[in-house]
Amino acid sequence: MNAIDAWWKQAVVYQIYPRSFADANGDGIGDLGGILEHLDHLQTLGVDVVWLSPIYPSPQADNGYDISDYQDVDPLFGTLEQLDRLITGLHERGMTLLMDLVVNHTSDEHPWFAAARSSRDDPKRDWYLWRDARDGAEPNNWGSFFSGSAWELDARTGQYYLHLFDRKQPDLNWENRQVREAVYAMMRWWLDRGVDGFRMDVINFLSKEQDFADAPPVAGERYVNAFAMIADGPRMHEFLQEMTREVFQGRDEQYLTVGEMPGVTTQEAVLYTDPARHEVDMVFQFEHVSIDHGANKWDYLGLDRVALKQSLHRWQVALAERGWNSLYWDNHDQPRAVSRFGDDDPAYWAASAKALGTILHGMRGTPYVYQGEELGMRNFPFASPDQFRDVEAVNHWKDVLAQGRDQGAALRDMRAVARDNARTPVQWDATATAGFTTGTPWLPVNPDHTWLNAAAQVGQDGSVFEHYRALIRLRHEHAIFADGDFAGVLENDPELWAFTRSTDTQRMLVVANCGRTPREIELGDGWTGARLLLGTHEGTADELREGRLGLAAWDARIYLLG
Ligand code: TEU
Ligand code: CA
Repeated sequence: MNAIDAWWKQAVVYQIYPRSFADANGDGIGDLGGILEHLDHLQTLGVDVVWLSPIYPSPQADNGYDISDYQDVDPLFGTLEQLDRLITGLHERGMTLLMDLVVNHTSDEHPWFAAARSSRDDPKRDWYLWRDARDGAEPNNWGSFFSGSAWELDARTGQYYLHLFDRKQPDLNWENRQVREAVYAMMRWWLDRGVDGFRMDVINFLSKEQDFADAPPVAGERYVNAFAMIADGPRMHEFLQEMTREVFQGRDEQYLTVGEMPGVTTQEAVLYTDPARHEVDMVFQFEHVSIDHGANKWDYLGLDRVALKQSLHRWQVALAERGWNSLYWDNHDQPRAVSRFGDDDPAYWAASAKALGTILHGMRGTPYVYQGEELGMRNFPFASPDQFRDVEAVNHWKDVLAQGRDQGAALRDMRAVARDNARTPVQWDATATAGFTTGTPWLPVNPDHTWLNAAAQVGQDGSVFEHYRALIRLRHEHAIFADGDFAGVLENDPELWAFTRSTDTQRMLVVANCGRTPREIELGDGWTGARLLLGTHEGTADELREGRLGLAAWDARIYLLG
């Protein structure tokens, strides 16, 4: 059992994707003004920290993850003055603000890249990754995350630059000390402005092997996804330790840092989050959101529930002694949790959304709530490929057409996995544009907003929102949520999901029926007298009296003994 030695172990983080949260000026795109109007929603929910996806000046090739100025706000989203008001508004309500730190790459319209591409002799040339052609083609076989090669030929200077994401997102060269110093200075500037930490975009991609060797070839693929060999490169730990020293050391505030790390292993995650190493406080790992992927994310396999459970349990156990988990079901890059891991049929939607929340918030780690998840928002019923806006989906569809693949099958997979599912506007009320905007939303509002919205849930007993609110309150009130030891139960059952948490003085049982068929579970007599902290279904008895528990469809409960 570990003592609660850091405030963020009892905290819950809420992610805002500003473009889709709330639009104050009627142009159909969410903005800082919209966030400022909804701070009460966050306070009512009870979250401690807000992570704000990028609001910096950007050509918006990847909705702001392509930054052209790190130290300002894009007029699309508002002004720096409004951001200052957001910081103050959150602090006044007892919440803090995490900025999104996107420093694996900049926009190709960032002045640094404009200088770098102007000539081979430019002093900033080495700030990016330039290589000569190999046999008249790209320097290696790496594919971009967003289709095609990860290399783009710059005609004027005759060399290729690396872009792991879009061609408008050139990768910075972290081997160059000036790059690192410029990033650290920028981070200090934000801390001086009052922000409380950073969520660090693909941070385990910063350090690359400098030989840029081919990735193992894949039959039939010209360009290969190389992220497994790029992740956790040779100088990663050194860079993060340097960042801690240069940015955070000597400051009084208790900042929070979370590293987004595709492909990170449990062994590496322990090192990244071991407090003694001063790297990051916690990481986002990707294992549980890759279980339904085949050869790549567009190859949707459907969910293996046992594999999902066993994966999350493995991470619980692996980071028990040292390190700390981030807990998340979804974010702006993933389909909606209730549609993917729950059951979004209206008959089971609410219970399954609440059950998923119960499982995640019952685990050891810091839970993240993605905007709309607290309402149980569902995937969008995409009917045709031209409805997708995300660069990843748009490029993928071009590949489907160019390669003559089965369009029906491809569309079916895109409906299941596309990032745009998470990016439709937050549903505030039942009006035509869901209270998101007075104009035309940049991405259509989900038609289910007539019955699935905040106005119908806030303050309503039994709603998904009130359940999330209760889960967050429980984490604040009971230390066992943060420090209780984890142990899995019934790990091979495809529907029942159960685990215990224990301290020297208390034991907690989290149990859920992840299916439509009612189930019985044998507990033995060790839980007699345990009291119900929270349940998804009305009428659940307050106390456990018998060793046998009957669970309705998507019935989830938390019991505490001691
Ligand atoms: O995502 C990194 C990442 O590896 C994936 O989630 C990837 O973007 C994609 O979803 C794989 O299917 C981060 C950001 O969260 C994402 O929005 C950005 O597009 C990306 O980095 C580039 O900055
Ligand atoms: Ca707007």
